[in-house]
Amino acid sequence: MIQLIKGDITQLKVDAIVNAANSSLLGGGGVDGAIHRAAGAHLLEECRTLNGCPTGKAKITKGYNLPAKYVIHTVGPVWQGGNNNEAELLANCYLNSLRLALKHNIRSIAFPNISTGAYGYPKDQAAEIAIRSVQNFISQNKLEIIFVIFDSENFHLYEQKLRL
Ligand code: AR6
Repeated sequence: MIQLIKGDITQLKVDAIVNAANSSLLGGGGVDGAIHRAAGAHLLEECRTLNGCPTGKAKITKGYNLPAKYVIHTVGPVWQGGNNNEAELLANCYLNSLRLALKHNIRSIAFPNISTGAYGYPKDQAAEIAIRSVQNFISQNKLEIIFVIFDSENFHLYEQKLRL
């Protein structure tokens, strides 16, 4: 099942929320900053033990002060015009996050719109990839998906594409 919510991902009481991190995994702005602020300093402590994360891959930590039990940190591609494997790397973020969720018996997982903020990925193309990747995965695996959307442009795109 796929749900669409407009709001702040740090408020969600789900098994896991996904963080749109950078390859250091040591925090930043946007949703990454919000997650670290809400989770508290222990999240950064655990992140320091992970030795970063390559683009398109995902790593998991506990949620600490968040209502969510886990945080899955993934690193989206920086948009460089579209000829640098951005689409495959973005799909891999969703796929690797979902695989990691299954491995940890996670039943509900919330995604932000990875790469569509500071990393500049065109929102329409990113939404297509996010929805397609997730739909493929849940056709074969039982998982509850929540797209948590912060801005109106993304919300309208997802509403149209999911035909809710
Ligand atoms: N809840 C849900 N979505 C949010 C929230 C929130 N609290 N805050 C922002 N968004 P961005 P990126 C949306 O820039 O493009 C960081 O500095 C936002 O509206 O957070 O993958 C990292 O450390 C946008 O649609 O992530 C990296 O250096 C989406 O989250 C870099 O930014 C992603 O925007 C990653 O860039």
